Amino acid sequence: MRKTILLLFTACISFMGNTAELVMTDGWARASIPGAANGAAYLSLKNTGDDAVTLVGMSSEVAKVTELHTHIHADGMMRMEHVPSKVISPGESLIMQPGGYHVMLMGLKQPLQENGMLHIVLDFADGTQQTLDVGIRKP
Ligand SMILES: [Cu+2]
Repeated sequence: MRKTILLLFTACISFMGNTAELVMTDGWARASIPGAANGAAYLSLKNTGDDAVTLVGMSSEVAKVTELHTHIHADGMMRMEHVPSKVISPGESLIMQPGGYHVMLMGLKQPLQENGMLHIVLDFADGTQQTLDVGIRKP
């Protein structure tokens, strides 16, 4: 069972022309509550290659705007902030989880249905793209 889950949530990204390689683990999107305008997805990307990778954008067919966000604490308040680009160094991981980095889906065109799949396209600084599929579930 554990192996099956690992297979489901693991994807390898290969880049043409260099040795960078990102491995996704623990990807999931939060199932929408009725009427929700926004959604969020969480996944971890580990750079198993030899070169740094720079994530510069993302998109999803289900939302008008898809962005990498983080949460910051300022003046005793926690708020979300857009992260326009994020370098993932060799051996390091970009870990997304509730309360931290997340894929922000703004202006949902349709609800995120439990047990469905969400496709997220990542854009990298070298012009390459990769589509990731994450399962939709309740937190
Ligand atoms: Cu956000």
